[in-house]
Amino acid sequence: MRYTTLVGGALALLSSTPVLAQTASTTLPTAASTSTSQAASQLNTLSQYAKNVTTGNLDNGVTSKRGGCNLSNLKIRREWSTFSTAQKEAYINAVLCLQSKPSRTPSDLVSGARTRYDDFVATHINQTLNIHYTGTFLAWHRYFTWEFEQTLINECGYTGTVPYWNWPASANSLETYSVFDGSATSMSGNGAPRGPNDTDSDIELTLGNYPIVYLPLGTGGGCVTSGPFVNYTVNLGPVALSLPGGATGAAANPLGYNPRCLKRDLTTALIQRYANFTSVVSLILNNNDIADFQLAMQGVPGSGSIGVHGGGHYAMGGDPGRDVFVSPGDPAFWHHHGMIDRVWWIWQTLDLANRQDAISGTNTFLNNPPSANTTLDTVIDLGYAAGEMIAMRELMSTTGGPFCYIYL
Ligand SMILES: [Cu+2]
Repeated sequence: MRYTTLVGGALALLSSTPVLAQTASTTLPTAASTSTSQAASQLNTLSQYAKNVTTGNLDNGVTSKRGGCNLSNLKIRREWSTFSTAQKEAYINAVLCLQSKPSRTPSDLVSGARTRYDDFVATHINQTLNIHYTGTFLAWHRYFTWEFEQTLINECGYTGTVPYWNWPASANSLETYSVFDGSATSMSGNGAPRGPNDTDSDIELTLGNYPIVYLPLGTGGGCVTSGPFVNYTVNLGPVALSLPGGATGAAANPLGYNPRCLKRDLTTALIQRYANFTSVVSLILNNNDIADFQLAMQGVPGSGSIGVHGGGHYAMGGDPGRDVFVSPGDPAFWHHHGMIDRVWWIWQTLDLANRQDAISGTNTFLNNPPSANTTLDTVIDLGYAAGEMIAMRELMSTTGGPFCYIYL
């Protein structure tokens, strides 16, 4: 068993080896296996390696102590299915708490924001064209997810971490997977099934002049019918909601008050197609520079792929799951972006010297309109959601700047 060796390796790392040189004796995979079980094992190996390297560096003081991160205050973000019932309830209650507190966003800026939760959605809407297919994409969402976690802690008494959704682990059936099974310890489940008069034509994604990407519909489509978020209202948007049959939904005033139910259309086929174990391991192993890695993750335009990032979002389906601008309005957004951040962390850790601070791209969506290159000095500002303005350089390490966490 490979893991036995790994655990031994982890202990050895914790006790001695300076790890920036990454001399761990672990045999790392070099190509993604097409076998699901082997690719699953490869992903575990890679994640363990990232953990060993990160904790080893902390133990040896290689990592900057500026933020005060060390092995004793290091937080460990875990997969949702490993949360106990009490831990799941605590997280869900904290999110519900945020959805019950008043918004801080001034109404002349976003008139429809009603809750503290909406503040996060509003910030994402306002910045969407500067944080996707840009140089800021990964770091911005790392900071956004971390500030969301901080807000749960500081304003709602939460004591845990944000979870993540290991997409491939749900590839058999989203409907029975713990994040979406509709139970009291899920993020609510599927939407009500479509009726006989509803169109069942594909979703059509358009991007510039590239060929349309067609996505199948899932098994729901309507309002979620059970679970903790059955009475939650999505207040903002839609801005650019992909609808079955190729239409796009948009409110006359997307920043206005437009309360509606949370809709889902769980589409397991999209996890199978874009975020299976082999796709995740390939993403990590086949992309040596940040430009390729972040593009593959979001879907190379014209390739027909929407990447693991698009795969997770569109697999939730519904509204706001299929709206790039409003997607944090689905409370499972944070599970998804936890995993995005985990994959980036693993990828970075495989070659810290070249990848820790690697940035590529500009500050506008596919550089349209043309804008300045993103650099370590580029400042991120989450507006009224939370946090201070912060330079990209502070966001590149999960144990540097304000951060102090790893993933298991
Ligand atoms: Cu986003």
